[in-house]
Formats: sequence, C-alpha cells, structure tokens
Amino acid sequence: MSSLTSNQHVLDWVKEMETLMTPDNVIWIDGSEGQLRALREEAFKTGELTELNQDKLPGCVLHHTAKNDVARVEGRTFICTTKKEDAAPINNWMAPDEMKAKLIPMYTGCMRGRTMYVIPYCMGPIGSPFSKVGVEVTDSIYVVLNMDIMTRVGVKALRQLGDSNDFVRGQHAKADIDEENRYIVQFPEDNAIWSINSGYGGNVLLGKKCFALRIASYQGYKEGWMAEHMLILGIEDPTGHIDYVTAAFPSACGKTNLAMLIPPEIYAKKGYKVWTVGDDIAWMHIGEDGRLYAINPENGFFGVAPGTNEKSNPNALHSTMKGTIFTNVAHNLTDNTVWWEGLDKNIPEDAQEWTGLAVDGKEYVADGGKLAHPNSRFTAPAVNCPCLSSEFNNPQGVPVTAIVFGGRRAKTAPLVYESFDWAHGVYVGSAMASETTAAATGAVGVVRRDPMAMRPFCGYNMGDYFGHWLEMGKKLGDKAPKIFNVNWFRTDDQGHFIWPGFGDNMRVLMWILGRCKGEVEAVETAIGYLPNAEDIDVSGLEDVTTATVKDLLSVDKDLWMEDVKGVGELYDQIGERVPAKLREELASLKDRLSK
Ligand code: OXD
Ligand code: MN
Repeated sequence: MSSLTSNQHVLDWVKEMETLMTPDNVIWIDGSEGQLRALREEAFKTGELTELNQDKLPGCVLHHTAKNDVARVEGRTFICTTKKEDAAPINNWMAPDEMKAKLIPMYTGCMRGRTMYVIPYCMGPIGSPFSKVGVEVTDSIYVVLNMDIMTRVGVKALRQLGDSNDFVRGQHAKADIDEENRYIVQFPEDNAIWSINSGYGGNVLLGKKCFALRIASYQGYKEGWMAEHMLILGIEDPTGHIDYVTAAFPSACGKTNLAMLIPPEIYAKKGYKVWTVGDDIAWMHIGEDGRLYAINPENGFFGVAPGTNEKSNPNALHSTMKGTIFTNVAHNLTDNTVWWEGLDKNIPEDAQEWTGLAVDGKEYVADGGKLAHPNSRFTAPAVNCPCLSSEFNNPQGVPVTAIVFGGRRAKTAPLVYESFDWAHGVYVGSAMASETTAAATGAVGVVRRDPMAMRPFCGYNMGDYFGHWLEMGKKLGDKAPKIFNVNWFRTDDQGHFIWPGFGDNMRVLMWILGRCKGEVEAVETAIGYLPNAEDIDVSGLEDVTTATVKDLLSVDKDLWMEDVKGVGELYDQIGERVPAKLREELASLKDRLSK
C-alpha cells in the first residue's frame, strides 16, 4: 500500500524500519472506518480477537495476551541517554549504542512473514499547539486497534505534523513474546522508543506511558512545560462555573474512579456536576494569562476492569458498552459477553477465564482463582463517557485551579492537607508513597516511594525533574495552582477503610476548592494546612461523623518522622541533583515535627 505522506523524514524512517524488520507487507493506517473494519475481520479469522455479542456490546471485542505478558515490566524498561546521570539512578539506564547493539539483532528480520502497520498518531487534540505527533510501526493488529481508540490516528495526525521532523519514532515488534528478551526502551535524546517481545498495552501502545510520559516529560523539561501522570477533572457549580483539578496517584489508587466521580446527592441536588477531561495523563503549559493549562493527550481510557461496576464507576462501565477492546477479562459464553471480579455477583458458569481455559462452574484454573486477570483492561473511546467534558478537545486545554497528590497510606497521611506554598507542594509530591496491598505479591504494607506517581514514568533524572517543578512554580508565581495531598485509604484497627471514598471524595475536593477561593479557613500545622473537621461536609453519610473526620485528620508525629527518614533516603539515592530547596523543605519539616 502506498504511503500517506510526502513528509520525507517519515518516509525515510519507515523505509529504515522496513529494511531492518523485512515484513512481507507494509500497511499505512489512514484512520478510516473501512480499513479498521477489515483489520478487525482479519483478527477474528486468526483468533487474535473474538467478536463479542453485537446486540449487547456493539463494536466490542475480546483479546487475550500471552500468560507471561500481562503487565508493564519496570525491570525491563530503560531510559537510554548519552550520560548515565541524565537518566539514572531511579531509572534503568544503558548507553544508547550498547542498547541498540543489543536490540538490532532481535529486530533484524523479525517481521518476516508478517505485516508491518505504520500508525501515524497525534497525542492531544488535533490543531492544538500543545499536541505532538508520533509514528508507531508494529506487527500487531491489536496494537493498531488500541491506538485508534487511545489516540487520534491516520491522515489527521500526518496533517498535524506537516513536513516537520518533530515526531516520536516508535518501533514495536512482538517478535517471540520472549520475556527474557523483552525490552521497553526510551531514547529521549532521539525522540525514539523501541519495544520488543511484548504484546501488553502499557508496553506496546507507545503513545501512552512511553511517549506521553517518559519521552514527553523530557520534552517538557527541555521546552518549559510538564507531562504528568495525572487525571484532569472539572467541577461545575450551580452557577455553571467550572474549576479544574489535576491529580496524581500511583497505579491502583482509583484514578479512573476519581476522574469520573458521581457527586453525592447533597451536591447533585444543588446542581453540582463533575466532568472528565482525562483519567491518566496531563500535559500542562503556561497560558497567555500566566495560568497553568492542561490537555489530555489521550483519546480513550485504558482502565483496569476488575472492581469496575455500576456502583464504583458507572461512567467507566458505560464507556465500555460499545467500541471497546477487552483484554484478559473472562469470556461469558452464555451470552458472548465479558465478566470480571467485582462486575456483579453473577459469576458466569459457562465461561472461559482470561487464559482461555474453560471454567467448569466453580473451579477456576488460573493462578489466584480469578476468572479475569487482576490487571485485565478495557480500552474504551473517551466519547463514550457520559461525563466527558465539553472541553475535551479544546486546543488550549483547561485552566488548573488545584493540583492534588495522593497515595495509599493506612496510617500516616491525613485525609487531606494543603501545602504552604508551591515549593512545599513540590516537596509533598516528591514525598509521595503508597503501601502495597494484599492484592499484590510480596509483603503487605511495604512503602514504595513514588514521587509525583512518576517513578516508573519519568524520562530523565528525578532530581532534575524536581528542579523543573520548582522552575515552573517560579514562572507561574502567584498564578500557580495550590497543591494538596489526599489519602482515601486510612484504616481502623481492624484494617477497614474509614473514609467511604468513591463519589464521597467530592466532599474533600469541595474543601480543596474552598481553599483555592479563600472561602474556608484552615489550621496551620507542622505538615501543612489541615481542615477544621467541621469544614468537611459529612451530611448524608451514615458511618462518618465530624468526629470520624477529626480522626482521619490526625497526624502521628512518630510515623511522620519515620516517613521523613524514607524521603531522606530517596533523596540520597537520587543524589546530588536533588535541588537544595527540597532538602531545605525536608529539614524544615523535620524541625517543625520535632517541636
Ligand atoms: C496505568 C498505570 O496503566 O499507571 O495507567 O499502570
Ligand atoms: Mn497510569
């Protein structure tokens, strides 16, 4: 098939890929429905995809990955910069030449007998000055169809690029899905991504974590903007005014749920509404008025299926009802639909679990006794989302009123607190951490430090990244969003969550907005500004009183001292590039805690 562009940079690079991987055919993805339909049909024939019940789930398909290939692989993810210290020590690093010498033999001839698909795609709304273009070559139809949901693909992306050479070159090959030779490699200095031996979303949809976070964070550092692992949501008040909040949480802390939250009745009745702009990634630039503006570079949701249901996230569930790709969920054979743990109580008796093995009604075959893999996913078009913001495609993005950091902490962090100022807020982000849960392998309650939820996604030296945050604050000055920290996961002595979470998290967001507007007082403490318990509205909640909130806001100084030690260790590990300002913040916090 002929190419879709006269951009010589793109043509030369695609030719280079063809010469390296020697596919039998090359197909350029133009983004037309006709072409995508033909690819779907082809994948049904080969078994790569299964067509689901088209009355109940129109346009939806099911895919299983290889059993050894079900999640991102941080141990095999590399940032390759010329100088080691520009990427290390938090990232795995290898010299670019050494990595290329290792991978080129693996890529050589790896698409023989296969088709190479060339996917031009745009991250961010078409026409936005903040959007960026990538081209991914892949030998997977599953990747093509996922990229079509998650990004803007085809001719429109090439039009956005014009004859520029400023595009991210992504080369993906399934090769043998060999985990010993699986590599997810970013070359930030070359705008390039090399991914091989995987077929799992986060490793192969190169627009997402690889480009929109790892490469883009480096681009933002060089160009004066920010690429963050953040959701973007809008809260509309009864007058129709909308404030936007961005929030960073480590994986598995309910980001998609928060991004699509349903306001509790006390707010809904008054006319408050919540709008989703993004559930995973925010690109943020300083606008002409000096405020910070956010766009969502993605065009769909790659959400975790288990636990998604009518109660936890009806908007996400609704988003998956058409045009969605399900990966590694269970196949309900009774009506050719899908099922996962936490969808409903009707465990299908006649089903195939995520591995493809039959279920005999009771006994599940895969490890852990789960029908759906715990990291099974839906890839759903954003347009399906009932609460999608009307600003979703706004090329200028939305102005950010507040930035929220959070993690999963059983005891240490209070329900919410506000940082003293931007620099202290950067400290708070750098100190982010989450405790492992029983759902994950390994010990329960182990603290993993995950600065700004970017530990697996920062494309350069973490100390420089902190420095960039401080610089952005200087440029924003008094127009900077206020920075907060939240924790939905405090537990009682029996290990039960105290705060109801989900939609009720809006009660905390309302305090946050109240602070941003100067409408509500706070108490100055050693760790930051804490709410007066009575300012968190708990009306209509059965099990939570103002006394409960008081408890949720308590700060145990011994636990904090321990945590501060952990932050110090992280800074020592990152080394000399941690900005002096953050070490000062750490020292003053210690000082305030010991008083
Ligand atoms: C994701 C993640 O898939 O953060 O979004 O792991
Ligand atoms: Mn994520």
